[in-house]
Amino acid sequence: MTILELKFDKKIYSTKVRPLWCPGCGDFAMFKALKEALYELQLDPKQTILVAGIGCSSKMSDAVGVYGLHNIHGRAIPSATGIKMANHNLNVIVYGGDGDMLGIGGNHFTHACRRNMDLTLIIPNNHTYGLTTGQTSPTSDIGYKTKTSPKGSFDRPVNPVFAAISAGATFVAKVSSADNKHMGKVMTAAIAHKGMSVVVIDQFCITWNRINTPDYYADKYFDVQETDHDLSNFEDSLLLANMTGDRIPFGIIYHTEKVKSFEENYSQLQGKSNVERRSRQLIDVSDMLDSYI
Ligand SMILES: Cc1ncc(C[n+]2csc(CCOP(=O)(O)OP(=O)(O)O)c2C)c(N)n1
Repeated sequence: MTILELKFDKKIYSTKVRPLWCPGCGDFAMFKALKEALYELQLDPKQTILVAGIGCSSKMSDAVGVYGLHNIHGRAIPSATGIKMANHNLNVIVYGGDGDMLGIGGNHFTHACRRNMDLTLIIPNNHTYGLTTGQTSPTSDIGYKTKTSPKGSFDRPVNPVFAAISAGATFVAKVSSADNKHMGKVMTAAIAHKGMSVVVIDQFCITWNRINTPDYYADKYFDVQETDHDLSNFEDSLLLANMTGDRIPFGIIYHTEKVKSFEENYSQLQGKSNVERRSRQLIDVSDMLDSYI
């Protein structure tokens, strides 16, 4: 793209709000990467919405210069689903932590993946509940000591990449908040994908999580894009996603265009969106409202 073809300046993707994040938090890097992706795709801020849950990371919806909906905890996905049903022409990005998306919102996560709706779900996974001061989350490692697990967590952690692929998402990637450029590139590809895309970010929480630090991952990551892995192979992608321990896959892990999206399957979502159709037949509800007074 040449400069002349660019319709939206980088600045447009920021608001004046700077959320209260700890100095050095991975949220800053994710903010930068997300803005890069929006700019790269030249998404119209008036046709784009960021639907966030509740958590440190979810404050992102205040900072990014597109429409935003700061939701209740665990319910960002159903709200985003409703928005997409009402206006499938919008670019809908869902954003929320591991607690939000895999704990209280875990049910919605599974069903959104299975539907393959054209949503992008970004999960900053800091393996802890950051905002509420560091309790055990569904992705916490075994042995992680917190106020809610003083002797160390003994529940087996959810593997979000494995869970997303097995539930039916059609683009699934794992990135790191320590690698800004890579994160931006993968977010760009995820947003451009037609269907459910899930980007799981290993995010570093410098205040509450002293286990999952950049050093912890440094020797373990290997770049999937540097291997001969066939991204469209479901079984191989699951095997790759299941790798934890000393070797952890990093990059796009599964990608297929072969599965129809929810919007393509749903006859009412062909052509005009529901909001465009509705506007032609406004219904006067004043009598009904008066009857409640
Ligand atoms: C229904 C409900 N239950 C619990 C809470 C308390 N709460 C707020 S944020 C949060 C977890 C945040 O963790 P996560 O989603 O991983 O995001 P992070 O803060 O780590 O970015 C919890 C339990 C709430 N706000 N609403």
